[in-house]
Amino acid sequence: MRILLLVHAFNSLSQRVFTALEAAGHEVSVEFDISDQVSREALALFSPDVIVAPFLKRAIPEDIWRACPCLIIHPGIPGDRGPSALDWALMNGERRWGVTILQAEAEMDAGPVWAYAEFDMREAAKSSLYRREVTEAAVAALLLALSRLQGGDFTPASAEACGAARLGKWRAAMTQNERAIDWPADDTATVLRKIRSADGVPGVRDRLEDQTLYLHDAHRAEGLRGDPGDILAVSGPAIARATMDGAVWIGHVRRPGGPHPFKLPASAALADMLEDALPQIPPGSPGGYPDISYVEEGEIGYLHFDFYNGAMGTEACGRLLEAYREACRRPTKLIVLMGGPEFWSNGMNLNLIEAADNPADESWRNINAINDLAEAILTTPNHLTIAALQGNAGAGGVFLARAADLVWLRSGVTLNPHYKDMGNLHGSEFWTYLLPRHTGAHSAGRIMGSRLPMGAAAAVSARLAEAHFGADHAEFMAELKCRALALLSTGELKRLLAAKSARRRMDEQKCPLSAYREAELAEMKRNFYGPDPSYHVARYNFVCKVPKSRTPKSLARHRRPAALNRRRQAS
Ligand code: COA
Ligand code: THG
Repeated sequence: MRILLLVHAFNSLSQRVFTALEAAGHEVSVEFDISDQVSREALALFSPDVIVAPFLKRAIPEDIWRACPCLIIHPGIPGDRGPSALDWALMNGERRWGVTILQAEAEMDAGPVWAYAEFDMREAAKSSLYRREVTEAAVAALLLALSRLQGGDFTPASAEACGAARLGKWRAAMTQNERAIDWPADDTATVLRKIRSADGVPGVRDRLEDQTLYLHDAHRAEGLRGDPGDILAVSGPAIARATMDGAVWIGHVRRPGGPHPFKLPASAALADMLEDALPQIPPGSPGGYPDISYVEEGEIGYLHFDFYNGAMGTEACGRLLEAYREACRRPTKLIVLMGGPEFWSNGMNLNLIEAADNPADESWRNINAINDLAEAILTTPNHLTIAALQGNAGAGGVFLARAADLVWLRSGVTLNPHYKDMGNLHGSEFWTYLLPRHTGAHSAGRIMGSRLPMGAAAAVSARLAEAHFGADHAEFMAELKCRALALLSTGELKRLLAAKSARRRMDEQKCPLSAYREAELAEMKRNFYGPDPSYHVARYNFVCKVPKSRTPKSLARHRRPAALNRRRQAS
């Protein structure tokens, strides 16, 4: 089928839908919901069989939904309606929830149901549920809906008649008053539920002294007590705030009245308001903010690094490099680089760079810190290394993973192995060595140039990864452990280690790693310090979420010259 994705933004769910539909053999194009007129133009240019809306905030105009069936992916059970579906499901403590594929009509989310899928809820942030359970359920339900639409003999029924065991209802947008934390009265579980049901967007509005803040990235803080609302300690990016029965770590905040009104590590955004004498608890240590952790199972070391949004700033890279070196000193044979459950890595921390006194200098520090890490992984002599991607990776994060000897992906993972969307950034992380080496020079050019997301199966075909498996995180973890153990129990490990050191020696003779690094950094220096401000402009737009004014042609295939010419000829 010809499928037009109409989206508010090309977020992780839209990308996953895009790669899944392409993998299923559909012809897919994308248009951002910029104005009704632009959507009409896309409809006329592309003549889709169906419009799919994975992430859409505005009403589709009547002439469009009458001209072409429009399937809305709604993150709620049948009958549930409104813009804060997941927020309410989390706040109300629903045990089971779902995703419904409904056809757009005049009344928002009230159209007939084509398919739905359910899942067990988890105590986690909204964005975590969205990126895991909602995404998997959405793809399953959408593929069912499309096969029904294509089959021609399925009539979608109203939510009441669609056979669902339980029905949702209309729920208005959740207000900040409904999210508000009552520090003296709310226990830790309540504070966590309120912040998690609002994370990543919009966060919970709160106050500190006379400042308005939006709270994100909350975790239970063990072993801290104080007067409710008081700040008790600092741990890396996070501050601990007392609740009535304990404390929570707040990892990230937005401070609209501050000099940088976007999401930043709480300890940085509030530095001017924190007392010097606050206890400092190292992040990753027991009782601290939980980002880096290391677990050993026999001869396998699992290094977890769960950085918020997968963003790896200079300091985070430095701490991770230390943890990696520590793991390399252990008498193990395999090191598995686990990333976090939602993201493996999205490369440099663009928010921290944007907030720096000198963003060019901070970009330089950050790319060097991430390169140091990539180099340490690439030159690990005595361990076999595996990058195990439970979650997505983008830009430098993809190549950081490719620096490991093996790359294994959860089957639902989306990769964005390119940099150019960030103001024509050249990129580093040894991609000029790693990408041609693994995928061949021709594919390397295509992958970098296409600027498109890649599903797990496509990434394996392109040899960006060795394998993908696991329908969900639990399956991925279980199979990962089996596969890692199998590597240990066969003679395979010895062979792989020998092949790796031979390969490295040979490659180093042909062109030393330092030469790749220098050449990449020379280009990056131009991006950071040169006369073309594209990278700085693109980063500002990204961090400040400046709405897009047009859909890039890499996505809007119906706006490419070739597509236009073909259609002109056909008519
Ligand atoms: N440096 C810094 N930040 C980075 C980064 C980097 N290198 N790479 C990615 N990020 C950030 C992005 O800025 C984004 O930040 P955010 O937390 O402020 O949104 C985040 O990482 C993830 O980006 P993306 O992949 O686009 O988002 P997502 O799809 O995973 O999640 C939602 C977005 C869904 C959680 C959020 O938009 C939301 O809550 N939406 C409400 C649900 C809704 O409206 N549904 C539609 C009803 S029909
Ligand atoms: N029919 C049509 N268009 C649609 C849908 C539909 N577009 C996408 C939409 N479904 C997704 N669902 C909703 C449901 C309600 C609201 C937005 C998207 C909503 N929005 C408030 C408003 O527009 O005033 C603002 C909400 C907010 O503050 O976030 O109520 O079924 N044709």
